[in-house]
Amino acid sequence: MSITPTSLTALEILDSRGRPTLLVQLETSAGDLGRAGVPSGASTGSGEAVELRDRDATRYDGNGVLTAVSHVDGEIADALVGRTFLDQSEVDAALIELDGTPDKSRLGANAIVGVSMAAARAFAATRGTALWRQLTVTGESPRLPVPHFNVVNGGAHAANPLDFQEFMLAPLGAPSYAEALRAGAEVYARLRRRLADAGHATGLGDEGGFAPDLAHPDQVLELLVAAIGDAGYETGDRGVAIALDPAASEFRRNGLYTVADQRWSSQELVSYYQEMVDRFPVRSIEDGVGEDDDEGWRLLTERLGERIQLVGDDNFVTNPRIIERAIADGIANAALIKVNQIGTVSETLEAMTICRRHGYAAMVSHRSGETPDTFIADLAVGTGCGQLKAGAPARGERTAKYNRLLEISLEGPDLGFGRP
Ligand code: 2PG
Ligand code: MG
Repeated sequence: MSITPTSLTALEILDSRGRPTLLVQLETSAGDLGRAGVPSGASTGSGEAVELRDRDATRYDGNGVLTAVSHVDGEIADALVGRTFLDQSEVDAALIELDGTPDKSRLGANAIVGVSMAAARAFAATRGTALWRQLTVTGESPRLPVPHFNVVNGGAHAANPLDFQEFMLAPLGAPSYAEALRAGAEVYARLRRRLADAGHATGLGDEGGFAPDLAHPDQVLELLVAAIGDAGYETGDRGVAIALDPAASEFRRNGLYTVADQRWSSQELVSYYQEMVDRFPVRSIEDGVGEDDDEGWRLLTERLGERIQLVGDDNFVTNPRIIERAIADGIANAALIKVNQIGTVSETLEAMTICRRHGYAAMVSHRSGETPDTFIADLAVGTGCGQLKAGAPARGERTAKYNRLLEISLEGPDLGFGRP
């Protein structure tokens, strides 16, 4: 079923960090509505589609998005309103052509992705179907994902001395999504108690995880293992495992990685990961080395690629062509998927299709700057990738995604759960 937009507008709103972003609304001739809130990252890969900021120092420290808003209301609306689109790929092709740059920098990836997501919602409304039912990947059935709860925040997401950005709980052994959610929330609560008992502050970082005054990753891993036990769960594949996103580009300078005041070469960092995987139930590492550290990525994949999941984020930037190249080179074995990194829904689905075709895993992800928009929950289910990271089981913009998955489990009572 086609859509014919009759109006397309954007509004400058605030994201979860108090920075401006866009809320986009698209109305169709059938009277259907599609709305989308645009997320924004802090630890961005250099190859990401370009977010347009006003750079007007008199407003929001230059972070306003009124230019992007005016592009939605003006040029993009002029091009889309009154035209009939048969499917999502037609809308996205029109957006890409109108922008005309390889990185969506002219109209702004934040403007484009908002329109693309709003259009996806309008199609779902017109078809009278849940969004997840139309966000699919050939050869994969929809399923509920294992939630990856980011319970300790460091790096660019918190003002503590921790160099690694994200320490996540992955309840791989949970029998259902609802039980996985419960495990995440229960371990989170036990972790808060452990931190408080040890005299640490229990304030939160940008993604809702705790941001304790700890420097060494081992200290956090020990706490996580203890908190999993406190909550009565097994650690590892049959209970709650751990996933990391060190976001290593952020602590790499002149080819060396600084971790807890030690300076390590790529080799030393990879050796540390090997020891860590021996000692702790770590099952997934994202951006274990920097985005430009090709040698480090090769080494990491060679040493750990058969044992755990290795996810490319800053280096892959959800770009189908980059992921294809990495697969040919045997780099990593999974890709992180962020719609705003590439800028349209269709290209995101293409990236996930490529992963699926080549046996690479995919994990759908939020950004550190979020809105209550729950698009990524539907995306993770529809594509059947089996993994979603959306922050801690706390803070409204994070729990919105996890709660949406509970609703989806009612919309699709036959949906499976877990990694395919
Ligand atoms: C990441 C993301 C999300 P940001 O590195 O994976 O957790 O962070 O949105 O700041 O890029
Ligand atoms: Mg990352």
